[in-house]
Amino acid sequence: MIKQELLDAMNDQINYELESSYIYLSMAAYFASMNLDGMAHWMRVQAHEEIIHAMKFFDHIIDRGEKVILKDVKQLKTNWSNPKQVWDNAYEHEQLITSRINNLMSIARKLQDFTSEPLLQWFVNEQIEEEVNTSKISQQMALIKEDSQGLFMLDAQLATRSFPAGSCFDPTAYNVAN
Ligand code: OFO
Repeated sequence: MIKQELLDAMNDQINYELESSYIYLSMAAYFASMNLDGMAHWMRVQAHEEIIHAMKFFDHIIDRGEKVILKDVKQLKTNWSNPKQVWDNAYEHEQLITSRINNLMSIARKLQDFTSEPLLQWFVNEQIEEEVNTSKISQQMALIKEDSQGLFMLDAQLATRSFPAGSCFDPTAYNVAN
């Protein structure tokens, strides 16, 4: 069992992670509309990763004998003034998620829920990578400014991020005719 305060916070976190996936998919759509295909690709991989994050909490709640409660995913931003603003928002979003994960860890420690700590520690570590990735690209975008050659080079680099095998976010992994 999981004490109610932590259970509620974990159910909320499933929602935040699914919302993260939806946010990154919205960013992918924006980049695709600008023909920045590498950035759109990077965001699709990230959208997949966020579903995995949601499912880690989903399964943890079930494994502990509790019930998952899914909530509404709200209408999100669909447009930005320029590509850099998207990356700035992505970094800000990851900082917000880090604070939510830290809050979950504080609740788990307060309630002495030692069983949740390995899962939460995984997320604490993961958030370092999530912040580094988005912050680095946001800073690179600041260096690029109006240099279109730099933008296309970064776009090409971001196109190399790999999908997990068989990801439904990977357009090469499914056949739309099926
Ligand atoms: Fe789930 O780490 Fe990003 O949001």
